[in-house]
Amino acid sequence: MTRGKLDAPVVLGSARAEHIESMIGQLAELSEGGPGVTRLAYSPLERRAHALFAQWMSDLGCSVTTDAAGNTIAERPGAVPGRPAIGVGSHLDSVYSGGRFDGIAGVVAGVELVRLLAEAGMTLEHPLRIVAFAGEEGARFGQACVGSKLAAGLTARHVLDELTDRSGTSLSAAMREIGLDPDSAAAQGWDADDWAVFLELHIEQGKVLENSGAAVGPVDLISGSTRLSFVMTGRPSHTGGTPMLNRSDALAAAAEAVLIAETLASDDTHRGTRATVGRLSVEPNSITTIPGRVTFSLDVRDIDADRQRRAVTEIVGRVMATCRRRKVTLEVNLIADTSPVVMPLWVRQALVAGAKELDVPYRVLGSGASHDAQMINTFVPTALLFVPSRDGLSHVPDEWTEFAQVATGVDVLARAVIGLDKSMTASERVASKEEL
Ligand code: HGY
Ligand code: MN
Ligand code: MN
Repeated sequence: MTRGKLDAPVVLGSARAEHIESMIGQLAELSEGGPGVTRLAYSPLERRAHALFAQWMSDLGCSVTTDAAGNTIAERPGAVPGRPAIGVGSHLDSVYSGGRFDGIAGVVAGVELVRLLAEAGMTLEHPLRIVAFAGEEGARFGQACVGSKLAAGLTARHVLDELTDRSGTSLSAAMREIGLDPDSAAAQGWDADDWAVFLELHIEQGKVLENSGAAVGPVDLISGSTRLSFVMTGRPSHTGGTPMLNRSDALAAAAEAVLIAETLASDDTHRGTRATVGRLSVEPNSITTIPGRVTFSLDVRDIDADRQRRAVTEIVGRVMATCRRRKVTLEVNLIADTSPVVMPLWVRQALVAGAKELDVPYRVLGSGASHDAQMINTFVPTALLFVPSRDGLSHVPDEWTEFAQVATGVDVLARAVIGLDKSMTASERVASKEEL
């Protein structure tokens, strides 16, 4: 049972929207400028956000460490030493010109949770670890969830050299530039025995909660994603001197590829598949030269693993036929591939119980986006709790969630954490008696 001073009944306060607003506002200042928030994976700005988070957590009495992958972990000790921790957290990096809530809401939720426990003088039986993951967004290096994948031991060392950003900087070089060691990052995953459960609060980045009027959404499954890079090489030449029938136009071929992906994902047999070309560059990108080389990304998401991979195979096959017909050479590389995952019911049920305890309207839903929770769930039972996104927008400056909505999510999260702390303690006590 949670313990207060002199074991008096402990009453937990409610999360305060103004606290959430202040922390989100301070973090939003840490941006490269331009529209929205740009605080890229493994950038100095991301480190400054982690430092601000670390300051908040040490001000609340937590011990703070940063692991080799750049994930920042703040620990509030539990009443019983040696127990595995309850983890809560999300990420602090953003996409280019993104919003101020994606990932951030889940980290500040953890800070507010610790504040509530401290103000109530409540100590859990288990240690509570609040985590700010590094490099969750794939916007810079193509692969999502870098920090949580490294924590889960899911990333081989060579991948850190192979992933590069728009300027050609490798992930390993970017890590070194901010004082991290890629060798240690790839070698030092987290110990599964140190963790009991993990919970992530995140904005939905879709419209289901807003449309249904639910205040929170325990997530039952998280989509998988397969990300590819395509390079098409045609024959650049004069736009005036080259007849239409005598061309190998790399951009025209790429344009067909974009529509192949969109058309395939939109047909009835792929309901639930999402395929997007989000980034494309043209060379020489000149008005009077037929494009000779086009590089673009493809992001395929699905809640069904087979359908996801089948869609990728079908898209690549059709694009190859297009390139043959247009006399354009094609190079395709796999950047990242993650399967969909069903979240463990018993941890999700703690979120449902928390919502019911507070009479907060909830609905269970799937996640179209990928999350750190997906990677942590490979070695720690994990739950993901959504709060609404206005008009379903995300990864854009207009991304918005009311601070009071985040606060409601924190209240539900707090009840879930306290409930799990009690139920796991009870089962650990039974287990230890059985061992006697
Ligand atoms: O791309 C995603 O799904 C997440 O925002 N990293
Ligand atoms: Mn996110
Ligand atoms: Mn995101």
